[in-house]
Amino acid sequence: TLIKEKLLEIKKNEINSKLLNESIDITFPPPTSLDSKVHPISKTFDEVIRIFGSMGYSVAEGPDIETDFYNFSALNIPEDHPAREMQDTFYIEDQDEENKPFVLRTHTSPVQIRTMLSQKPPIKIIAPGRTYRCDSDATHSPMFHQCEGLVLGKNINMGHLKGCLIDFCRTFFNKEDLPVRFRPSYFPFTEPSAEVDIGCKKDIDGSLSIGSGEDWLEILGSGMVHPRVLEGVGIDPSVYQGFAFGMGLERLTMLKYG
Ligand code: 2U9
Repeated sequence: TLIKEKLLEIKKNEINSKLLNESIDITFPPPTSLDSKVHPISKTFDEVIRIFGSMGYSVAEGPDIETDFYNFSALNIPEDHPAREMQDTFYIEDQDEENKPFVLRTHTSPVQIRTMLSQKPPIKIIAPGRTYRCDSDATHSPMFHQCEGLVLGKNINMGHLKGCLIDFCRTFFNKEDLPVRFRPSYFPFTEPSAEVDIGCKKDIDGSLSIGSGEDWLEILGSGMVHPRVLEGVGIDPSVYQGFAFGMGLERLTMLKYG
């Protein structure tokens, strides 16, 4: 009993001395505003999700460590494709069920493959997340962020792709009349494919203003999902078609926040 009473007394004294000596001025402003603590890439991440969310897209996620099948084969990227080479891809010594080394995903496309295998069309998703490539110099980082998207349905066509991406660019850069150009391109997983450029002006001093001027700047890639990719996940391409797109969030962030 004596010990208990003594302990209680010590605790009481401790609290009383704290109350006497420590004080918090609750009217004092926080050291910095909360907003200044959000990383610019996180801001872009949230902004991109918000824009596509308002167009009815859901967010899909998948693992950063992928199998060869989900990252390459299912996307119509053959065994001898240069994207699989050691200098482009981080491999992990452990092997999957096909005795192939695991890879750090080089794009978020495996998320769309996983979604198509687990959900029936119609599908309307974006896949934002971290991606990895064995690249490191002034304009490349071994870890970067992408946001890809997939829309799959019975009558989806290139007009839907264009409308969606024009709307996205104009909303993201907050410019209603932003010029947007679709330029034919090639990706193994889409056919036809197009890169998307926005109008800008590049000055001799290196500065860039978005929206007006005679120059173009590539900001994303897109296309109609390749029939071979659909067949690979058991979806009949004569019934369902879709479009897909991909963008690098570091690039969007640098353009928007300088
Ligand atoms: C499936 C089918 C098609 C995703 C696409 C691009 C075009 C693209 C790049 C943008 C900049 C990658 O970060 S970046 O280097 N991406 O140009 N991505 S179409 O197409 C898919 C994805 C999944 C099943």
